[in-house]
Amino acid sequence: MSYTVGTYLAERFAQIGLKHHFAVAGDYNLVLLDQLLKNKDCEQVYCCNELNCGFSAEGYARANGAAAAIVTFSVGALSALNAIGGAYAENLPVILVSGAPNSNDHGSGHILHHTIGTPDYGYQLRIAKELTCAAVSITSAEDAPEKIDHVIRTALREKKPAYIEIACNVSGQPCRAPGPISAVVTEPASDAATLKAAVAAVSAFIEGKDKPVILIGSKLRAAGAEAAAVRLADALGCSVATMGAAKSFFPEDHPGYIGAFWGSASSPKVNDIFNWADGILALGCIFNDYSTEGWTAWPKGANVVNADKDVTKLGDLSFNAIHLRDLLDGVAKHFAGKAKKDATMLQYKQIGGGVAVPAPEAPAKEAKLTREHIQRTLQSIVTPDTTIFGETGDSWFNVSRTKLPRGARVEYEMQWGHIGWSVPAMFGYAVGAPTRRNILMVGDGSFQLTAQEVAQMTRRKLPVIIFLINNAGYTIEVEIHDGPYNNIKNWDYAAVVESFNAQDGKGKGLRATTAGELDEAVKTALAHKDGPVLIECVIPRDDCTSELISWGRHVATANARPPAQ
Ligand code: TPU
Ligand code: MG
Repeated sequence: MSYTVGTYLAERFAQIGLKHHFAVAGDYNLVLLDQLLKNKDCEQVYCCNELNCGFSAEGYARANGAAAAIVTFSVGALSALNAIGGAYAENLPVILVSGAPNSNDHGSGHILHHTIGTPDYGYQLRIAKELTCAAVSITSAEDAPEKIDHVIRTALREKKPAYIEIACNVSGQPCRAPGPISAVVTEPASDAATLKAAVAAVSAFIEGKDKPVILIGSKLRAAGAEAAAVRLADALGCSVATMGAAKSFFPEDHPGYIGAFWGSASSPKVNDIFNWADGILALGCIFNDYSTEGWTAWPKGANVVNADKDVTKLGDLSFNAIHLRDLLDGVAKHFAGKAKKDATMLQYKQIGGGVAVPAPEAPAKEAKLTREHIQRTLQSIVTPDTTIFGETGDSWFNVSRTKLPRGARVEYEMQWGHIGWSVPAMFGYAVGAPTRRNILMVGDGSFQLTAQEVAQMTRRKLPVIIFLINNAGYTIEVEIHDGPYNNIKNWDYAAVVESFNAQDGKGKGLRATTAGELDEAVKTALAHKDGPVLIECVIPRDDCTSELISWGRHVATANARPPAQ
């Protein structure tokens, strides 16, 4: 046999379009890593730790559609599983592969290193089952092909993470050859009868409304329905808003786009239009406490169609086994050539929506740096090929305010909300999409969790621009609930990044305390092509967006609800 379990896995990775996989070495996965290295179509990329490795893969999946992370047993995998929980929450197919104890040790009563010290090594698989859509343990080459194919197929279909553990003595064992990849990647079509019924029901719903609107949610990409949503918006001519987490999932230069719907953090006039509308088509939306601003902005009831990746609900009807994109195309076809359902768009214009508010004048060069000037600067460098990662904190709202030209993308992790996610995720994304203008906006508190992954951007010479907002603490937490725990130890962030250079790195760390210093730093960053540039932007602790203040108050109120009687 010319394949091994490891080279079989590598070939499947390459066949599903992974040009890279992320790894941290450990003795349970070394032979597996050797096997993966044999495949020249899927490069091995290293991370500083397994949490970051998981998040790097998560970010890569955002750029590339899927990803893989390879770690060692328990000490590695349990850290990576946090990021896998994140991939589940964020609907990203990340395959976590863990090296595992020798197959002869399973059931032997032996105590092994890197375990909790009992002879049952099954706990990691049991944990992984809770956090993935498919999880398998491979202890023999005999059934490795079907187990590997099952895991990858399920992850790609469900857009969820999956898990494979491979006994360390099995990854190099001879294995049968992979069959055609279509067996793994072909999705079943929508059920025709259900699709027809769903299209009819949703079309009738819209026919019955005078003032419908479309709300775009963050699962639209996982559903593969972004282009279909544009076609539906074109057919209806109504207003379209994006939820907080779904920024850039609908083109902002589309004539129907009115901005973000996010309670008091909504774009101007959007709440007015949503209050006025008589029907909401919610496409791939996640309504949680954050996105509904503490349950105060939660569209629900008879006037809402909830159309998700493969389930659509309206009134007392529920349809499943249909792809959202097929539903949207069916409804768009129904309305093609009919009178536009554009009342919400006319009203939006009537009440002054879309009228550009003149930007405040740029400050003098020597003026102390403000959040507002950071915002202006970010806006000035966003191009159609830009991707911005917005970390948890006021970065969410700063990025949310940024106007995007067609093609520009924003990546958020609002369902999982792990501070520090953005640094490794931006690294993984930049590995997958190195020619885009990759910009990261991250707070000082978040950066301290995962800062070391900037070293991997330096190692791979990725020209990521990092705006590090040093506001001396956890301002988002200050706005939700303040206390001494929201103060953090200050770092010399610019020096931290320079220290990663050691002998050969080309990363740059700059510090801006005035408007002029930020302008200069950004010029340097744009010209720097062989490594990341971190610009430490020093602003006062309370210099935050008004959205953060009002959103924080609503979330705090929801958190503080007393137990029900
Ligand atoms: O803009 P700003 O100052 O709010 O951002 P920064 O400095 O990054 O602070 C973020 C503060 C924060 C915390 C501590 N936001 N959420 N949390 C709670 C939290 C704790 N641990 C993890 C892993 N994730 C969290 N979201
Ligand atoms: Mg901060």
